[in-house]
Amino acid sequence: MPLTLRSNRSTLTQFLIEERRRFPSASGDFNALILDVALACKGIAKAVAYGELAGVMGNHSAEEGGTVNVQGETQKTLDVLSNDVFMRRTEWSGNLAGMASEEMDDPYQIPKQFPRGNYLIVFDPLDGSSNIDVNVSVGSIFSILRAPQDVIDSGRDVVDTDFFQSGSQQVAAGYALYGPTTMMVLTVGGGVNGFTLDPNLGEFMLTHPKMHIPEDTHEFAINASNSRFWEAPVTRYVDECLAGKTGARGKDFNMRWIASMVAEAHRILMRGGVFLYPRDTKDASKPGRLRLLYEANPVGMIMEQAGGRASTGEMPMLDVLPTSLHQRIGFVFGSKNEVDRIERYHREPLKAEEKNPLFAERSLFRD
Ligand code: AFP
Repeated sequence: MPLTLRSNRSTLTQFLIEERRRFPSASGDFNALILDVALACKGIAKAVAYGELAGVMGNHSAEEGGTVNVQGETQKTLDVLSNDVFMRRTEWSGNLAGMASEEMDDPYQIPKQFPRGNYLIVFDPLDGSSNIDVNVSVGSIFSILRAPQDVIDSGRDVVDTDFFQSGSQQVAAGYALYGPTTMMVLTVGGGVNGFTLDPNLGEFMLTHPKMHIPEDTHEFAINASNSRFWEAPVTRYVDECLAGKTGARGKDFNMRWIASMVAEAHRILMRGGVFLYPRDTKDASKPGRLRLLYEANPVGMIMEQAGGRASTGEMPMLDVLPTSLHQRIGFVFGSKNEVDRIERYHREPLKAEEKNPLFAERSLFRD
């Protein structure tokens, strides 16, 4: 058992206070908000860790209020519980003007009995939850935005458009990963830092200061079962990776797919790699699988702050102006040189054989 009490690592609280000293005019509201989020994540970590013992596995029952969220996805009991924990832990403090979540159709209004503050929070309370029953790592993702000035001045209820801010306007972003250890990875601008939850102290301790993503990699992650729906530049990129030493890239690649984006993001942050959930032709009503406001933007900010890149495939993710609360988008992120390459493939004119992936020179379907 590690002697954590004698460790000289910073706690998350200490880290935030030391960061704040660099901005003497800061009120402290922001730090308080991050600590509320951290507490929510500790609560969710506990619920996830108890699993079946706490009776929180499986689908959310219709008797308890429904089973399908606004995305048309079946809600797990833990999705609903995690959403509730996030709301209850952050709504009371007077730091938030409103919130939005993957699990709620509309923005959530801070109840009248609480003061309203200067920030908006957008979150995916339990990313990867469709795999929770198989005990795979899952996580919570959050993005913090400044509330529009008229919201702050008037104290009015928030509406969807208040959240339509590009990713570059995020004040902070982070995720908690509920894996073999519980971690919180956070950026408030100025880099990315990782904290591991010390189960003895119940505190997040700074264990991964100044995280940095290698610019090159030989690991890629994509759901290859969608390959027949990919656009040609994606097929080209993956085919080149698969060709390994014998192809254009001249080196072998390894593939990973956890189906829990937050866990993939963490792997990439730790050792590099590239993740693709590109726009595809699978469902015309869904231009991509992942959600802009509470998945792509916060993970995108973390990637960029750690020296990596985040893109739609065609343009920097953080430049996209949102048009709806639950907007889906193609998402490519990770090691800088790979994301640059994928963007370049989207810009380059296609050769005839690349226009139809079924007949690509090196397609997944080639004998
Ligand atoms: P859930 O939170 O509904 O499980 O969605 C997770 C996710 O959005 C993302 O974390 C994964 O990358 C992606 O779905 C995996 O989906 P498929 O492997 O089914 O394509």
